[in-house]
Amino acid sequence: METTKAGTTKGPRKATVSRTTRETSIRLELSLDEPAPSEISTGIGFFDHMLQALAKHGRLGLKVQAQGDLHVDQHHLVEDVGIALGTALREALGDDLRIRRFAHAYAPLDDALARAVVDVSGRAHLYYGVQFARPLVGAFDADLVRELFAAFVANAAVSLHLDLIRGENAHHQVEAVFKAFALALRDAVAREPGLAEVPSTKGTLSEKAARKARKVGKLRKGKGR
Ligand SMILES: [Mn+2]
Repeated sequence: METTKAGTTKGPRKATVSRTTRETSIRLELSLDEPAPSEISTGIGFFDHMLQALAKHGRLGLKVQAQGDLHVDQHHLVEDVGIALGTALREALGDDLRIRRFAHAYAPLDDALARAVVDVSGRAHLYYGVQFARPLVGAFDADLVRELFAAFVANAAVSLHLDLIRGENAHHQVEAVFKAFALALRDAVAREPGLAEVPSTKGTLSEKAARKARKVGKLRKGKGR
């Protein structure tokens, strides 16, 4: 996987991820500080719609070009977009994690109500309290929402708790989950330039920085942050 990043301390935080396997080929550009009309093409109409909602409500710059083995099913493609999105977020954030870190949001969509709680913790965890009313939304396999977020948290190293609180219409339910996630993510990654250091009792939210600090004896080993 190739990644590039630019500007962590000042300037826009962004990253580009290109990832090609035998199953999929994905190019994803993410900017946390430059909202722009999204350009999304995955070959799955409803998934495009959800990524557009993520970009819009997350105030992200997001471009996704994804091709994959949709003749098998949608699983590989959706999961690999999650990997690319999580990797891009981690790269874009870089080591300067003077950010809000914790955030939560509720999003209603008519009958549906979803909640997302995010901690940009440096550790991956997904709680998925979500059950949709129907297995398919358009041609999109709703099971894959979990796969997308699992791949995202594993690569972004964030903790994410998603709950679908209620709803009847599966399109509304899925969209509410994506919107709640977008709103929470937007707050969690918001810069807090007034902070003298990262918001962690451990002194770091980044595994790379933690390893470096341990080497020079600034931090003891341990999991807590
Ligand atoms: Mn919709």
